[in-house]
Amino acid sequence: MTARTIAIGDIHGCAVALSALLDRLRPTPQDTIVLLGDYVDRGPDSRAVLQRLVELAQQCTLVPLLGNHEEMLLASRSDTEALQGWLRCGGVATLDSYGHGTHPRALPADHLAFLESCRPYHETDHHLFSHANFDPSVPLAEQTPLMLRWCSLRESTPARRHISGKTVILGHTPQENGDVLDRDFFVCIDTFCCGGGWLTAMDVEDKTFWQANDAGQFREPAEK
Ligand SMILES: [Mn+2]
Repeated sequence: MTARTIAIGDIHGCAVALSALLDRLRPTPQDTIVLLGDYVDRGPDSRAVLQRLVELAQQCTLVPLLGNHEEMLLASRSDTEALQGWLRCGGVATLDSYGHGTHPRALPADHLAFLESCRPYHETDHHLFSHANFDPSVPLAEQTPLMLRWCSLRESTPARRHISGKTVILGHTPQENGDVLDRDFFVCIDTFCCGGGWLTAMDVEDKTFWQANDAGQFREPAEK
């Protein structure tokens, strides 16, 4: 099998969907998997998601991006105000998955190390990867944290191709119909798994994708 580059959208605690997709993908050491961020919060089992991702890093080249939810979690370890803000944004579900009353500082060391290893963005020969959004006129390394992690496509939809000429792969803005949003020069693969939609994995070279939900069911992609 040739080396693949596969992007995975917002997991948000949906460990069953993640496990189903990875069983189907069967990643090899030749593969690169780019995780688009938002592994935790909202869904039922963030602990199991992080455990599976720690294991996945041993099975392929794993490139985890930092989502706004990971940013909130990491900040909440040392800042009470940040903790209160994160708890209002779905952090309660994450802490409960470790046992009610767990403090974010008390998460297992390998889970925290994984979260600290997350990158702001990723770039390959033909693709750019950002959690949330991009300014088409600015190199990826100069995008603001707000653009990379917070700005919804509903607030700001890029109107043209990024100056690099590369296609941008995004998550963060849930597509509530469960369908991948393919605008050619950008693709959003947050297909709302934690809200009853699908978790999407996409081979970025040919835009082949796979979808599983948190009941472990698969959906065949619609004809392109
Ligand atoms: Mn997000």
